[in-house]
Amino acid sequence: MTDPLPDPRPLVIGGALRDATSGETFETLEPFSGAVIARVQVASAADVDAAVAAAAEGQRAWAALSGAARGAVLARAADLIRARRDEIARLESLDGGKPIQETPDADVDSGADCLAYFAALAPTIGGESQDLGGLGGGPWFYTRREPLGVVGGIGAWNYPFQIACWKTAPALAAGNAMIFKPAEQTPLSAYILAEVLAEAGVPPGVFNIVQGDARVGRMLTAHPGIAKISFTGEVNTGKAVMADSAATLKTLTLELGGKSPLLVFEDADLDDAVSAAILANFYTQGQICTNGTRVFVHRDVLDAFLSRLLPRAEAIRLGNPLDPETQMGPLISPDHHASVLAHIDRAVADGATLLTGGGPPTDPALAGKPFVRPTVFLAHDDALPLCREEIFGPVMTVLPFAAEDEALARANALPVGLAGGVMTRDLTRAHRVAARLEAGVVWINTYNVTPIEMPFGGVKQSGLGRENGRAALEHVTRIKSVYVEPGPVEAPY
Ligand code: TXE
Repeated sequence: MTDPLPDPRPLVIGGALRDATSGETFETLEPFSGAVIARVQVASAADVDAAVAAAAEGQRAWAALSGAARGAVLARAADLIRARRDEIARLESLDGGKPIQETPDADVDSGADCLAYFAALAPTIGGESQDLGGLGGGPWFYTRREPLGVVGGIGAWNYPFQIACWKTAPALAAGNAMIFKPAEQTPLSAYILAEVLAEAGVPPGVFNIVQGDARVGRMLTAHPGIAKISFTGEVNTGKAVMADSAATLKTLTLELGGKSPLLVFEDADLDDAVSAAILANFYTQGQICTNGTRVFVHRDVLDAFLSRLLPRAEAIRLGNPLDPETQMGPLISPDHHASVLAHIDRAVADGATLLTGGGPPTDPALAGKPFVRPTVFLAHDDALPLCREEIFGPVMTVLPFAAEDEALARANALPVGLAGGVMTRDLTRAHRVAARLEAGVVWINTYNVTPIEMPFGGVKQSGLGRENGRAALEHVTRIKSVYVEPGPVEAPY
């Protein structure tokens, strides 16, 4: 790679920077200032074809290595990411509006940890064998756990570098090649992943970057040379990805949206419960898919909970994401800002009680920028759009409940089921509620903690498959069974 990268940013195909042939570019803006950070070239169908060809060629050599050899390369890449931690964190804050308080840990460390984790698993990927009688002289079979070939990755804009790593690490550990399309709002940090993978020794073509919006995403989901799509984004987009992938029967990992519940029982430590609710709604400006945006609070502790929550929400410092004092940055774009404000206005019109926040900050230094103050509603009607639709901003809805069964029925009533949380000192109840919540991830007495060792993903319409943990390897490999007959073929005629 050359440094600095040329402007407009090119594609990365076959281990080299390559100009797109579409003749089209787009701009990526800094959410805080609205300034253009860089222009980026849009991939054409021919560019995607070239990426698939390069990936297929690179994948053959990459899959021919042992798992241990692949693991050693990925482990080096993890170290190279950690060596560039501040640079990557700053770029994520600049391009995504995320506070510099968050990005070193939540984005960069998570990405490096992911590469290190799957580097360690790479040598362990294998099959099984079993005798079928005859004390070793009879028939037997073995299985081979094989890579899928070329994987297409499509990223969302809220955790650009982390998502690129979460999709690439297991895919490459298993011997696949990756063609990654970042979200058009945050296209820049993926180039650093390409650089560190190349420097670590990943062969040309094993990791490629194509850039563009939905049109390029659809080139990936339609391409016959791509065996699998790993997608992160909205529920409806996930359904479109699934539909488009059907024509070539791709396997899918879909990490989609949610409207997750956090249940606060009457015996909970209320300071911890408020901390969990804040983590579940205001971290990364509330732009986190797993967010516990429906906070069900037992009615006996509702006032005590709110009296602790509101001052802490109002004390959150909004500002320039690159300022170390900033705790909440701007939303990703003016369009998304308008969408979140529209949700808030509709909730007020629908009769929900606005307890704090509800609009842009009053600070003149932030005027005209896409900020939303930490917002808390109290609602009594689960049918409101406020209580059913993903807002993807700093908007928490507090919902009183009286009994465990009632809270669970209400928590499980939506078609989505990504995550959930339960705050209680009664651990029998905690595990009972965790078992009954319809979700892919449940946190007991905390929220939004995602270690790489723990499988991550949703149920119902929040997605398919899992990222992270050993489970991720199931979704980037296929099993071949090999039956061995040592004796004569017994034929019926
Ligand atoms: O999603 P979009 P966004 C979800 C989060 C929220 C959404 C925000 O809940 O709903 O992501 O991200 C490309 N065919 N998660 O607004 O619009 C598009 O170019 C193929 C859940 O970016 O769905 C972009 O790269 N591709 C997650 C990507 O899809 C298409 C955690 C996502 O775009 C396409 C983070 C199409 N038809 C965010 N249309 C989790 N569950 O882990 C768009 N794209």
